[in-house]
Amino acid sequence: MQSSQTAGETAGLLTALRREAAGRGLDLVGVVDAAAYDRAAPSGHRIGEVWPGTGVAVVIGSAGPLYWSRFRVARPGTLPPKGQGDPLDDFTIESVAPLRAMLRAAGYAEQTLYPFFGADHALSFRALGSAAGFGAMSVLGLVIHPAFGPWIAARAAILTDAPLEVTRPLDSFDPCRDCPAPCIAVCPGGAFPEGRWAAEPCLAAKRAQEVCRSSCLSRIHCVYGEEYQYGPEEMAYYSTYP
Ligand code: B12
Ligand code: SF4
Ligand code: SF4
Repeated sequence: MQSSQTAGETAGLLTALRREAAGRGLDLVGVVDAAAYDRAAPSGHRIGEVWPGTGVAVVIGSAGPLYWSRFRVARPGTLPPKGQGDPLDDFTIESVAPLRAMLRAAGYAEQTLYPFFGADHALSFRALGSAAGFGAMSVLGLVIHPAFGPWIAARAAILTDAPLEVTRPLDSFDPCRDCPAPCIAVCPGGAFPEGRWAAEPCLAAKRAQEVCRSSCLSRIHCVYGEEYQYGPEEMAYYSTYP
């Protein structure tokens, strides 16, 4: 690491990272202090357990359907069935590579993790997204952004020793307070057994019901971010699990 870098230089680096990410359809970039995150995280899910040299995690995400349209321009045509390669994951690795290269070129170390299904690490991208200021956790089990609602996705976390300025989480945003919770009423899978989303019934519904294999009615009915909903192709792509 270059210890001689000034605060102004690292601020410039963060601005450059944000600009590069936005140019690739990755509009959400937040910086999480690893030590503070790890104090709140349960054992087995801490950043320092993945890479002890981490100072911050640069969490990268997409908002609304823009990233998917970039992906389809880069990879047109029929997509392979789930379980037979994942061109979106490959596209994400390519999209994040220039950001990693920028950190390395500035003299910093980095290690990058992805939220891909079956990825070999125990970091929660929901918790990372909340800590990075993308939004707040909801009864729906998703991080909700004040404008984009639940129509955001985590794409990568670059763990690095670069001393980047940390982003504030949206502590005062509480999306579900005073909401009549249409997300719970419309769920055909009984995925809210105790008034909050639970993984097991949701997964069972995705195995048993076509509507949950091709979308998520609860997400569609969230009162936030309606105008940023994904189109049917993108919705079905994320909803189907191998
Ligand atoms: C496996 C998986 C599923 C499984 C459920 C497994 C489960 N137990 O949750 C199934 C197939 C059911 C599923 C469904 C969906 N999923 Co999913 N899923 C994942 C995946 C790949 C792993 C989840 C996981 O098990 N993580 C590991 C555990 C440790 O993380 P966690 O459960 O979030 O951790 C909790 C606690 O352990 C603890 N914790 C852990 N670490 C820390 C750290 C701190 C500091 C704190 C305080 C707490 C804490 O708090 C966390 C939050 O409650 C993630 C991507 C990822 N890698 O995170 C996407 C992810 C969570 N899914 C996502 C989505 C969008 C969906 C669907 C809507 C997809 C769809 N179209 O149908 C549905 C419906 C979900 C819903 N209504 O909530 C998004 C959420 C985006 C968002 N806006 O929040 C993610 C982040 C993927 C992404 N790339 O963005 N999913
Ligand atoms: S995928 Fe189906 S079961 Fe799971 S939360 Fe959405 S609507 Fe409910
Ligand atoms: S519909 Fe209301 S209760 Fe459900 S996740 Fe959205 S804000 Fe929260």
